[in-house]
Amino acid sequence: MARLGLIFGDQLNLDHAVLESLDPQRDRLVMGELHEEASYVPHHAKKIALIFSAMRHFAAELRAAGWTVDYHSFDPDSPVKTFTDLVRRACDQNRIEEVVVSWPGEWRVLAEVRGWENALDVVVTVLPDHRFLCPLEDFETWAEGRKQLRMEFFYRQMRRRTGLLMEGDQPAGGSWNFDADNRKRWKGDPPAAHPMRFTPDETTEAVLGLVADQLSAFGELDGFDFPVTREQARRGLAHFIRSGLPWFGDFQDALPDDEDYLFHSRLSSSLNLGLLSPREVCEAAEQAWREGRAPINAVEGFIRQILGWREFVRGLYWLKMPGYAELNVLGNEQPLPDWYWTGKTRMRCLARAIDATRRNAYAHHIQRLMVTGNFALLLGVVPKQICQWYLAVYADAYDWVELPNTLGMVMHADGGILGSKPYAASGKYIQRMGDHCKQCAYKVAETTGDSACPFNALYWDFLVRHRDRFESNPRMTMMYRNVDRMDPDRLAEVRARAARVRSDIENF
Ligand code: FAD
Ligand code: DLZ
Repeated sequence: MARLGLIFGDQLNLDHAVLESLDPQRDRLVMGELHEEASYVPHHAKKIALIFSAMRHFAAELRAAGWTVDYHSFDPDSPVKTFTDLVRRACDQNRIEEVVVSWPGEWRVLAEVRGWENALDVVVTVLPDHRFLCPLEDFETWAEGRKQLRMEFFYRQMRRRTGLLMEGDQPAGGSWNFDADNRKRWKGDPPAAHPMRFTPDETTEAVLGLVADQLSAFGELDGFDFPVTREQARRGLAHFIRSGLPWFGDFQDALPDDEDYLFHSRLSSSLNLGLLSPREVCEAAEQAWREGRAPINAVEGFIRQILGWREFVRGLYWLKMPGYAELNVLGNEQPLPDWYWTGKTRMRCLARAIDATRRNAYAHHIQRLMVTGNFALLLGVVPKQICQWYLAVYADAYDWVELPNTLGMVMHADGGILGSKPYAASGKYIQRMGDHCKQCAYKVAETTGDSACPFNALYWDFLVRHRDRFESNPRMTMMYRNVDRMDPDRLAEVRARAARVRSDIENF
């Protein structure tokens, strides 16, 4: 009897727990391009192409290393549509005593796996997922008994635990956090860096043809240039360390109108597919600082995103699921505007962020947080609808990372489990951090009237609507002081404008 290892499409790491536990001489592996996984949200065409191509390359690597891999290529007419179908077929065709997987990236998939012992009458073993630095049990221990879970404290513990960016027991560079240095507006100097581009090989070309014919739901497929192998991802990392990292910190929050990446790394898709490990990415950044090739504010800021935020949201996801996905503490009822899918809005910042998303299956963090996210927060969009959008449109999107970022960080729909306050901001913030407003059909200096920037009225209205929840939050005192300074008639006018924006949102 053999054992069967199922390799999920986002776990393409050679230090995979399943590979460590099985025997290539005796056991077999299965991987599948599955209808259910490719369609449970309307994924961006580039995201599907990336995952399928990276899976095919990884299967070839496994075979070259001596593994027997049953690879199921996408076939719309195949009865094999789900992970369960795939495993059932493998068990029917071979004498399998045990199915082994590594902890999947989605609660939905874990629930499916947990059902196999009954449904398929087979022993199922779920091993840890080596794509992360903090084991889930350690996150649980860290979270236990804490009144609040805050990334900053978790991050410091991770620095100590991993030794990354440490001098003995002290933070390297003399501080845990250099965020105060990281809020510069970018005026074109130095020129923006671009992620390394990878020309599709034969395998990727075949997948692009398949996706174009059968799977395109959203976004452009042209110009596909993602790294699809570990070797390419390593080159992409080295390129970023050289060309983007030195300025990553300074311009981390900038919002230029005409640069899709600025100094961001576009490494998330490789990290989330297992092509790069978080440790090697952080070590490469740290080494650049130690050799004087990048300043501490850039390197610490970058490492914090991976060692801090990435690990924190993943721990929180597994701690709080499945209930977390149902939360909507602000009681939002507004549907997601249709133009989130088409980009057809006259609000320049939103049109640019959605256009980049459609072209690249990518938008940088500040576009996600302060443009598309902030607007959905202020408008009061139903959390499930905006979460589904983020899960569909980005090449790096999987439930474990998308959900806490959207439902928690952006929508505050978890009531503050992830962050102490919502990132609500008016058009002024977007004006300060970039140059969209100069080219916008709406006037950022105006709050009421037909040409006023819609963010402005929605911002004040948001604060008033949720006063009971937020006015005693010490981090929002200033905001409520400003609300109270407003003349009541003026405030009524502002709120009337917000109501008009909300009721006619498809036409903005
Ligand atoms: P960089 O800016 O170069 O940052 C370096 C790395 O840090 C990223 O590659 C990523 O691995 C990590 N990172 C940075 N911020 C976060 C964060 N908040 N949470 C987790 N990891 C982080 N990231 C995803 O990987 N998948 C998602 O589905 C996703 N959805 C998001 C939804 C919303 C509403 C928001 C506000 C953020 C989301 N993020 C998500 C986090 C972040 O925006 C992306 O990781 C980042 O934009 C990816 O681009 P990059 O690789 O150029 O990142
Ligand atoms: C996102 C995705 C897509 C589009 N397609 C597949 C697929 O065909 N096969 C697969 O194994 N995984 C795919 N994934 C990722 C899954 O939806 C899911 O997030 C992970 O497999 C869980 O670890």
